Amino acid sequence: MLNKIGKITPGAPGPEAGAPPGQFVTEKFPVLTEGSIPDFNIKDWAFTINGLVDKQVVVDYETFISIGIKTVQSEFHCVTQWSKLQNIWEGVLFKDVMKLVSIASNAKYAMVHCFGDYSINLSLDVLMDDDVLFAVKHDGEDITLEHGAPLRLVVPKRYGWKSAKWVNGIELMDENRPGFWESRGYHMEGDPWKEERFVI
Ligand SMILES: Nc1nc2c(c(=O)[nH]1)N[C@H]1C(S)=C(S)[C@@H](COP(=O)(O)O)O[C@H]1N2
Ligand SMILES: [Mo]
Repeated sequence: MLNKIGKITPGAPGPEAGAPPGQFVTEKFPVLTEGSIPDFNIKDWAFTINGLVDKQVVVDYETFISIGIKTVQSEFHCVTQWSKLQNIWEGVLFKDVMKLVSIASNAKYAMVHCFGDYSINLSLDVLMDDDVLFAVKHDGEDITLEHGAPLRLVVPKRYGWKSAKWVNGIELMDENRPGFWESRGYHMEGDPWKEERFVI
């Protein structure tokens, strides 16, 4: 079950407020986690890239960060209908992380894995966008544990469930295998502007 997200300040829903259809604008940044924060040991933190790559790569936190920190300003739209329009994220771009490996020509999709059993699937095309990053900071502050520290994915052009928290790896795939929510009825794409919420 999803945690309570607190009281949403209802703004004008939809495009008038600059939000996608069916969304309400909030200034808050609610926490939305399925279950509890996963059990992981920060001392063992490692990020793995595997699947359809020339060879598996495992990097520690320092190496990951040294890839280079970029800043992205973007919107955040949760499928439970809150949108937070202004967010400044700092982190490592997904496309920069991919420079660590040589991607097989049949790799078209990725599963982003997390500590715990959460995961999300998207096409590589979407993930290679200039605004997709593994964030370490939000609005100038270190990401808190409940928001996914030490590292969380941010995919601004998709609903929030695709912005996986506590990430620990990328698996490259030739087929679009569903992730945690996608195998429970959530849309494979999740574009908020097309209202791709659930598959009935
Ligand atoms: N590992 C993990 N990542 C997750 C979730 C989760 O339950 N577990 N919830 C998702 C959902 S539904 C949303 S809307 C966003 C919310 O991010 P926030 O809690 O930082 O606001 O995280 C996403 N990432
Ligand atoms: Mo969400």
